[in-house]
Amino acid sequence: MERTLSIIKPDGVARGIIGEVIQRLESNKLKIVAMKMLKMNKTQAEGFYAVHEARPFFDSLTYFMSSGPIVIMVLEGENAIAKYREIMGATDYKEAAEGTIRKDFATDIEKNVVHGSDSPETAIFEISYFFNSFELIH
Ligand code: IDP
Ligand code: MG
Repeated sequence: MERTLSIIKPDGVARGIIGEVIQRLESNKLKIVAMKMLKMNKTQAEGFYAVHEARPFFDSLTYFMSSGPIVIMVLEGENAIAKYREIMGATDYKEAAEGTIRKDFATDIEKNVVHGSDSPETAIFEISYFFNSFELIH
């Protein structure tokens, strides 16, 4: 069993597709073992995306990610990291496969509805950024 961090980004929450995203996770056997909703400030978003600090889109991305409430979940399942990234689709929705969340709902390379961890190491950092051990269902 593997765990990964999922975020429904401010655009997804604002557009009322929390339920749609969760439906796709559950129907793909990704079990939700932690969940919360909050609004990050700019500094918190910068800490979360620190790995992208040098990228030209860093300021815009962290501004966007702190612009409204987000839904944060820990997903558990077999190959959860790769499986969830498959369900999300490519970063750029124009390149995302048919039937993926980003293909169906993203409007912009930045405003692409969902976030997912990209490796076991990233997942550990990202889960611990938002949740302590008491908040994870065992
Ligand atoms: P990922 O979310 O598919 O893992 P990353 O490369 O880790 O993609 O980028 C993090 C986030 O930064 C993306 O989800 C997207 O919101 C934003 N982003 C990535 N590339 C660009 C870009 O070229 N322009 C604007 N925003 C971008
Ligand atoms: Mg990434």
